Amino acid sequence: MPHPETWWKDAVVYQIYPVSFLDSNGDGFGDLNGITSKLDYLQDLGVNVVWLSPIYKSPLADMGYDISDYRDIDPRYGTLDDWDKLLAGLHGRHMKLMMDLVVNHTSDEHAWFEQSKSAKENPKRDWYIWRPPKYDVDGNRRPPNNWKAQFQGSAWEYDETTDEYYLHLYHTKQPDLNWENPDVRQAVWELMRFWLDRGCDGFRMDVINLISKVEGLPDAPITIPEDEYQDATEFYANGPRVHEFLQEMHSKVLSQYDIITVGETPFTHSASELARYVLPANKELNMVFQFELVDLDSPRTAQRMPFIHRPWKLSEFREIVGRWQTFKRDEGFWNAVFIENHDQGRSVTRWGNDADAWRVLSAKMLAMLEVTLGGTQYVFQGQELGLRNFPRSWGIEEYKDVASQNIYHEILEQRRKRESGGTGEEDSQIDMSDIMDGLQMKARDHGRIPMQWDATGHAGFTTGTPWMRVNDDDYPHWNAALQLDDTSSVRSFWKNALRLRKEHQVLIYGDFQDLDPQNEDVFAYTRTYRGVRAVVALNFTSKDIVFNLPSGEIMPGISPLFGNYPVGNGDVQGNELKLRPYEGTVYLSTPDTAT
Ligand code: TEU
Repeated sequence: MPHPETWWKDAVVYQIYPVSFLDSNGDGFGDLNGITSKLDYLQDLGVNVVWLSPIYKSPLADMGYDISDYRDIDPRYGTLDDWDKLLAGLHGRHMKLMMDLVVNHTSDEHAWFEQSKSAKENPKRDWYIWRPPKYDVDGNRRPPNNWKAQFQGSAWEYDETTDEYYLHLYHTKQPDLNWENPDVRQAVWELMRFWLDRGCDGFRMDVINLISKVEGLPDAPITIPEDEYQDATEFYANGPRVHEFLQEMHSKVLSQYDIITVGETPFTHSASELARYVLPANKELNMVFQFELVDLDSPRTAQRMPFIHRPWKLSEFREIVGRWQTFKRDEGFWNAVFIENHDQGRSVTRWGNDADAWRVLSAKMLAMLEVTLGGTQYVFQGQELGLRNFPRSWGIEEYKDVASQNIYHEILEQRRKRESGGTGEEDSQIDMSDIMDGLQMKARDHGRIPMQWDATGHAGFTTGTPWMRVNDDDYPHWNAALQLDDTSSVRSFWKNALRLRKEHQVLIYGDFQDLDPQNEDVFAYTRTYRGVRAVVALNFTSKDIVFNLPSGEIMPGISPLFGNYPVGNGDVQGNELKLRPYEGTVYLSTPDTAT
């Protein structure tokens, strides 16, 4: 199938979480100059675009996703001059820079919000979502509706100055902007132009599907009766005006630049719902980060429980992958291929096997999955090293993310009340081990620990005191310096795999077909493009497996392209493909031999 090929389709995007990448001045926080000093490392890996998680001025209530000034760099990360130097360093290497655009909400310390909250008559009052209190039968003041915030508690915060509540879908320090107000939209278009005109090459748009809320902000249905506040995502995810707003963004800003755009679209598993953001005919975004795959190992309950781990099956995993790989390709739907980011546990821990015996092999096998799927490729910092989650032995105090802290303490409080018969007395004996098990697997903190550069103190991340504990058991023997020198390392494998992806367009653009949808052990599929066929087989287990290739013309004329075992590459005899534990293998036909 023909594909209009544009630069962002075959690009490899590397996500940097700046606070944890590299600290150049010893203050314990990663910074822009640290990133600039590692551009050769990124170029060597095969990176084309760097996406920076937010580096704007921020009180860091949600690690920079709470912005108090969109047009300046937080002093922890550096200055606008440092940003210009980083950009020049990237452009000088023919790499590009994508910024994080966080405009569903600002920080409560943003000047807009400070004005908005100062008085009902303030011209910026309507830039945020304010509502008067409700009162219950006993005359107690209550929030305007029962919506629950993503970081627990009510989605409304009372403000005494004007005796009203403001809406915050996330942290209390992240008030939601009122996109209904055209002045807000205008201000967003202007700040986008500010960065584009300064030279940035695109945006990753934070929770962009939440910017339009259902009119009237009605109460959510009660799905968890024992909870005071209820999941209300259906009232704000993909709301009534979101496409109108994005089309306006496209016509006013995006269409005037040659850039990459990716929208983050949580709480939505339906491909048809998300198609509207992506299909070129709609003139909105290039692609979205859909959450269906990374939500697979969460309980399927009315209440979202992203930090509880649910065992998953390969048949479920491949069904999701296959559906998105084949969705509306004829209409130009384009995927963002990712399995890690700063909100996720490490992929080798969640989807592979991070035990010492299997870590290297399964991290490479997952790399093979990523580079053989169609779409724009995203790699998260440390993923190229096969970094794994930090150990179960770490206490809750090592989890710095507000999401982890809030969920832990909310549950602790509930258990205290229950166990002390409602008196709320303290009891240090409360068992929280199940919650710690979940956090060890799923907490956002695992993607946020300092990068493991070398075996020197604090993993070479800082000469000072790191803002977050480094994975001290791991980094002395698991770091970039060691892996750069080792041709059999996960990093060397990623480098080679990204190069092969670039060389073989079938891996980026090919049509996808699952070879055995019910198979719970081996994920095998073909990709076909312009007469070339790739056959991929990935053993997701620690067993030796004989995979029976479907009869027919799958393998003739096909030869091994690459695999993750030091010797050999998937042993094929007739229809039988023998795979060792976590073995992955890719075969490729030449145009002449393809069927
Ligand atoms: O995340 C959106 C989001 O809702 C989830 O990915 C989030 O991790 C989950 O709800 C936790 O339960 C984006 C950012 O990536 C994240 O870091 C921010 O905290 C969030 O938006 C708010 O800006």
